[in-house]
Amino acid sequence: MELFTYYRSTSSYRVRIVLALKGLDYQALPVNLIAPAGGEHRQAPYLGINPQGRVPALRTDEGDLLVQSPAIIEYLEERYPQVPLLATDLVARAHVRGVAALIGCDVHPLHNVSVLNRLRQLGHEEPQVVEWIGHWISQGLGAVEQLIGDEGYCFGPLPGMADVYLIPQLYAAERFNISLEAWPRIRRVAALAAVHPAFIKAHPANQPDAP
Ligand SMILES: N[C@@H](CCC(=O)N[C@@H](CS)C(=O)NCC(=O)O)C(=O)O
Repeated sequence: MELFTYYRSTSSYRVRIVLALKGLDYQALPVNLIAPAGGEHRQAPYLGINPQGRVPALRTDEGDLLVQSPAIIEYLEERYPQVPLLATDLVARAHVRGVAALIGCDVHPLHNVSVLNRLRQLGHEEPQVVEWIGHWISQGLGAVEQLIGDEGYCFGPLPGMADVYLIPQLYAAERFNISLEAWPRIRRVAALAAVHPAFIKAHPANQPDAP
């Protein structure tokens, strides 16, 4: 498999965690989102890979090109069911997917590079942009804190799909100087992931394109 990725991209980070948790080999193909000419993601040849101009994208072993991290993650879960990331119980699965969607649909899109740049283009000053980011991340993580369990990872002793979304979101929170002090359950999950080999392998600092 080939993963079009950027070291600091939280959506790419999610997919890297899934690949590592499942022990799947892949080649990382870095796409620089902050190249001087405006980002490789907005130019050929990458637009031929993903016309939306975003990472990640995954080329499967069969040669299919997949976009959107939720679709890629669900594909990997179904194609490589070893090390399952979802519980078997239907309601438990919905709880896990609920936290994943909260982060993937309601938090991350609001502080994506192009959204922040659009705020700047519309005349918002940097302190307002910073307040915007903090507002949405804090609101989302405050809700996650109440939705996850009291022990282990988000939903039990093993990492699952909710953790796949949460850990990259915490990396983004750290980048934007948001303290995790108010969320002890989230801090517990972060501490577990910090020493888990798959999460370490997937971390931005350990990517070939990390500066
Ligand atoms: N919903 C998409 C979001 C993808 C996304 O926004 N990726 C970011 C990096 S985390 C990106 O490529 N941003 C480039 C831009 O906004 O110009 C997914 O989960 O794959």
